[in-house]
Amino acid sequence: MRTHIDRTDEAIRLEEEKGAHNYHPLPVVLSRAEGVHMWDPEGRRYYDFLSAYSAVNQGHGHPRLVHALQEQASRLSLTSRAFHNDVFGAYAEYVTDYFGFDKVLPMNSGAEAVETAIKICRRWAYDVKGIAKDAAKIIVCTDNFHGRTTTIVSFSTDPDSYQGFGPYPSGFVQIPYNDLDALAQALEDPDVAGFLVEPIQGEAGVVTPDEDFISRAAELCKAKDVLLIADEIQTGIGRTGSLLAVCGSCSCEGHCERQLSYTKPDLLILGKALSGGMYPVSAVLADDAVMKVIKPGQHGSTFGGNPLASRVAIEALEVIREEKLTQNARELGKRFRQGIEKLMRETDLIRSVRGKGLLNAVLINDSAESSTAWDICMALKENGLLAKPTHGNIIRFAPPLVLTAAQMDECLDIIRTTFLNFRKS
Ligand code: IF1
Repeated sequence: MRTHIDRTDEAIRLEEEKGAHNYHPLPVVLSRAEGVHMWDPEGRRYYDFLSAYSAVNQGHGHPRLVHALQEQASRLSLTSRAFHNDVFGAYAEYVTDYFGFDKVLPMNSGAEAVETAIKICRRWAYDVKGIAKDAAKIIVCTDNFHGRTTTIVSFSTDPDSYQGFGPYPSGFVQIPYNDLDALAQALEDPDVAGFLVEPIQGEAGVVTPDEDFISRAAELCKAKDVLLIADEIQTGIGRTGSLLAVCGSCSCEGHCERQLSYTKPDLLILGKALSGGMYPVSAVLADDAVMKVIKPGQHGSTFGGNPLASRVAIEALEVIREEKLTQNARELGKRFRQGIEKLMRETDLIRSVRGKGLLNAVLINDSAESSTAWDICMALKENGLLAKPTHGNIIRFAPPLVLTAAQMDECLDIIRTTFLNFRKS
């Protein structure tokens, strides 16, 4: 019985033969990772500029997270919620204080947390707002990405996400992203109960809305007694240079006065970096007026809120705060975009760069159907940096938030060398 494959070509061959083909990975195999670096079985080192889609904000193999995982695993990993355990209460107190909400409903994957938020919103619609049974609607944005369950893909506008997975549930209204007029119009429908939105659209290619989009959307929702549901699974936990993307311009680490530009959502959805990539941990946070609609037996999950997840999540959030990773993301994000803007003067391959903190994307000056972005990522890989296109001609660059300024400069050199030596196929 083999637990590891010690050759790149053999690992890829086996995955191709025995793994479902639901991904088209870059042809690289990782066997070890530490901090911002990953190594393949042959010992080649790469900078990680994807961070497992912003799950590894704290860096790979963070000693505090590894210790928390090992220590808790050896004590108590899973009880189910049929019984209490001695960790979940501590985590619930910690995470609700950290983000400023009354309660947390713990889940495992991001999609599960989004589904949970949808259920809470609908239950609130019927029990509190008084919308007629089964008539509640939730507004979503075009080009959204909220996960891969059949309900979630039913309101996607990406054919790769939804095509061939019908029949689809109803109750979702699509509006263009960053369009307050469209939101105001959709809110005229008295059956609307919630507005589910990514403060920055990650998969769409790091689409950042107008500075006041979220705050003004919150005002419009409040005026119509509609819940603002912020999906911060990718943008949250320091990634954008603020603790949450809905914190706007301030670089708070939680516990701040939140007098600056913070927009408190009615439902906050977290995932990915909530565990620093050590373990699937997601959560929905809300105040009592909303969270109280869920009664015993109406929602749950075998692993939701388990001792291992709870312990690792406390440590993962502590690391963000104590190592000031939010601030680092803010500073190094500026350094990255300045570096790319400088590179734009030397190559016509780059159309633009955009992003916030260390969630950035470079738009390649070629058609979305071209393989140029992919080919550039292949060349970056050869030069020791791993990144991957999101859609077509957009490359996402999102390193762990523990990257240093010197490492950023080294990576900008790798990116510059790659672009200047690149020849379109
Ligand atoms: C894949 C995308 C990113 C997310 C937001 C919910 C979820 C995600 C804003 C669901 C997950 C992951 C899923 C992964 C690749 C990656 C991704 F390309 F799919 F769209 F990051 F942009 N909300 N995003 O970004 O969380 O259930 O995955 O834990 O499915 O390929 P999950």
